[in-house]
Amino acid sequence: MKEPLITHMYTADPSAHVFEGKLYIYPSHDLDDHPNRPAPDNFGSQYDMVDYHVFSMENMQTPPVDHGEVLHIRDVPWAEKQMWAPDAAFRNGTYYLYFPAIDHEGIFRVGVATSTSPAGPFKAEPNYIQGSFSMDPCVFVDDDGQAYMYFGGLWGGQLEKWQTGTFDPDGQVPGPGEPMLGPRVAKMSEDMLSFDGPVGEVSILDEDGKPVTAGDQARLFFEASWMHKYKGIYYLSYSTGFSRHLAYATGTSPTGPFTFRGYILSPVMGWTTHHSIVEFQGKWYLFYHDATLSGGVDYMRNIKVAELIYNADGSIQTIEP
Ligand code: FUB
Repeated sequence: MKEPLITHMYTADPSAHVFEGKLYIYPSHDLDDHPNRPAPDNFGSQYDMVDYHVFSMENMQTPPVDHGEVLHIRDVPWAEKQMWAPDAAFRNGTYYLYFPAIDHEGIFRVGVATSTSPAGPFKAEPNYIQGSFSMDPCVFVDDDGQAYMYFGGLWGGQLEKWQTGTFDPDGQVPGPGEPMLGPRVAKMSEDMLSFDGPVGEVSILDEDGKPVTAGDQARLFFEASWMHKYKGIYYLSYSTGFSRHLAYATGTSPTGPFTFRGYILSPVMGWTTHHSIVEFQGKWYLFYHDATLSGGVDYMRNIKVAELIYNADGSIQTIEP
């Protein structure tokens, strides 16, 4: 079994990027067990995170360096609780940390904070990104410089409550025979602080070109979108939720449609699974998490890394954790 990358604190949802020749990891920071943690429920209240740390690695042989707390919820005016899976991006001398949190109305939104260093600290914008909703942002900058944000997640992530375009607290996931809800995607504006245009839904199709249905647990989009490009093909990967796979689908456009291709990672110890994929020093890596460090307590997770291997046809070999 792979060893946890970080053991002095609990970490999850690792978004890895290469900045300034080093590998930087932007994970969630799971809190140590504490008496005030909300009881586990279907909405993920137990994932009661309040801050972010950033880590860097010179190479894959030396352990990550902890750059300390780079953003705390007390410094984010619009956010009330649950700082979940973040991501980061760079443009024009500025580093951007994108993060979801529940606002003072009980609605998940995505915010952004900026820094002149990939290691932070980051200063939050006063309000969340207008038009954003749900959680698990992934910001992908294409070769032409256009940036896209992918986001969304069911249940605790509230995606099913946005099917009418506004927040409906009674919104339900579609029935088993209906098309599943896809991740959302929006173009980012040049300054990386807002959406440039409407939010769209990404469609994920099966091998017959039909939309994956909400009852197809093995291929369902649940949360944890990640986008990367390999040999000119766009790879959208995500968690299937209840069946606990990291799945992937490929396409020829960053906004889809994507065709389901298979699994990147088999189920790990713990309920959640979340990842990123990055090329560093000539190899491709999957950063992911499980709950081995805490003996299986899913709100006290640890990040790990494994080499990712592509087959000649562009498919990805499934990693067994
Ligand atoms: O870490 C909190 C949530 O758990 C993330 O946002 C989800 O992707 C899942 O990993």
